[in-house]
Amino acid sequence: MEKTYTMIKPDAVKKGVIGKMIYRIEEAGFAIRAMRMATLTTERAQEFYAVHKERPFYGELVEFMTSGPVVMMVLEKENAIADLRVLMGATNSKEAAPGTLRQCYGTDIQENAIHGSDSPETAQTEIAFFEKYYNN
Ligand code: 3AN
Repeated sequence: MEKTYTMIKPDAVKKGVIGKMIYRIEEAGFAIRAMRMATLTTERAQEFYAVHKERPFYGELVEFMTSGPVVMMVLEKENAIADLRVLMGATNSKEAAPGTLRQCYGTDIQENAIHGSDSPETAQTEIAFFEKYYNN
């Protein structure tokens, strides 16, 4: 079994599709091991996205991710990291494959409905971030 970390992003929370997205995640065989809804502070969003701090979209990304509540979850399944990435679809919602969460519920490259860890190392760091601040 493998764990991954996901966040339903502020755009999807605002659209009122938390339930639909969680339904799709559970239907795909993921077990929800922890969950918390909260609004990220600027400081915590900057920490979470520190790997992107040199990218031109970093400021916008932090602003978007703090614009409203997110739903954070630790998910478990065999091959959870890669399988969640498939369920999510491509980063840009406009290019995501039909039926993927980003194609169904996202808008564009920034407002793309969901985050998912992209490697075992990232999953470990992101779950540690969740446990440090939100799993209590
Ligand atoms: P993914 O979330 O698919 O792993 P990354 O790691 O390349 O994609 O990007 C992290 C987040 O940064 C994305 N989820 C998206 O919200 C945002 N992002 C990526 N590229 C851009 C861009 N060119 N303009 C604005 N936001 C972007």
